[in-house]
Amino acid sequence: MKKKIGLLVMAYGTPRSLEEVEPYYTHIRRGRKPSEEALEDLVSRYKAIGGISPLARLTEDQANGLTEVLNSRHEDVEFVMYLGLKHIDPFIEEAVEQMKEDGIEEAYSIVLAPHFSTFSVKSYNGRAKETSEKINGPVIHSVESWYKEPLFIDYWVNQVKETLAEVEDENRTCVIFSAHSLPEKILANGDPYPEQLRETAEMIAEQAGIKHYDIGWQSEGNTPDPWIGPDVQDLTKDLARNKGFNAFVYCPVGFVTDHLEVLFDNDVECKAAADEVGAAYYRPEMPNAKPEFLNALANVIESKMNASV
Ligand code: FEC
Repeated sequence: MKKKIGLLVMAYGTPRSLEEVEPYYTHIRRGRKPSEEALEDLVSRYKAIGGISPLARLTEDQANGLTEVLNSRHEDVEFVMYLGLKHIDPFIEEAVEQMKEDGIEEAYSIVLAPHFSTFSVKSYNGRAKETSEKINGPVIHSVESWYKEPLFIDYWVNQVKETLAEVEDENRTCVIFSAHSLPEKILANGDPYPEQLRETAEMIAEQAGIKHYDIGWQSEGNTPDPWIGPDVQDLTKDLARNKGFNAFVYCPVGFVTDHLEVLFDNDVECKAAADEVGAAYYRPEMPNAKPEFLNALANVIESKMNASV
């Protein structure tokens, strides 16, 4: 019989209906219920992208697709996938408990977000590890970041090249690479997140031969503390007004899926900022469950396996 290896795929999670928005938002806010106004605002954003986010379906497609690729590449072991979400069920803890119940002794874990930060990937991996230690569960080898994976970079290089072929004048087009903003306080402890985004942008820009690019931050939360900037919308207006760009190509490389933060924060809000300054808006397709991307993720798991022997 083939040895079974757990594959813990972790992702943010999303409400599956408008009724689930409140408990989901409360979980994001670490147990504090949002005000009526904040809740309504979030519900209106989900409604603006069609009612619910495609994230739940796409995360499952990515996780199942990755498992298929890995199983097709390995004859000696069988990967068994467990989905563990950050803010909605099945939670990360439940996934690890299920692995234990199923007799899995060893697992690899990956977060469906390329860059490491103490606020995001560290917390996913920490929750998985804490649970496995508590229940004397499977040994989990966790991937910390995978933004340099060549096939991931290739994905964006190809997308950007295709998009740039459509623009009117490349000399007046700026590519904006972005990731989810985080509270500025993470910088005080030397968090690698901004540097990893910068490296990603540089690698893609170099390989795609991009003439003009910049880095911005998006989707900042509704809290009183300062968040890492510049915000992508401010950056758009600033670049158009001060540098004369008349087209922007948005590459939210900190995300891997079509979801609220892309379909609303980019396609509605950045589009509005571009419209305001009379610039054209382009946003290449997200990796979702495209085969090129699943192969990239499979390479990442295999590198971790090679490093763990
Ligand atoms: O439903 C969907 O389609 C959207 C899912 C979604 C993704 C996502 C990714 C990241 N977030 C990160 C950090 C924060 C911090 C706060 C925060 C708040 C929200 C809210 C919603 C939300 N996030 Fe999110 N994020 C997604 C959805 N996020 C909804 C609450 C309303 C709002 O502020 O818009 C602030 C929390 C606080 O109050 O302290 C911080 C990071 C990522 C990318 C990495 C990852 O995927 O884990 C970082 C997808």
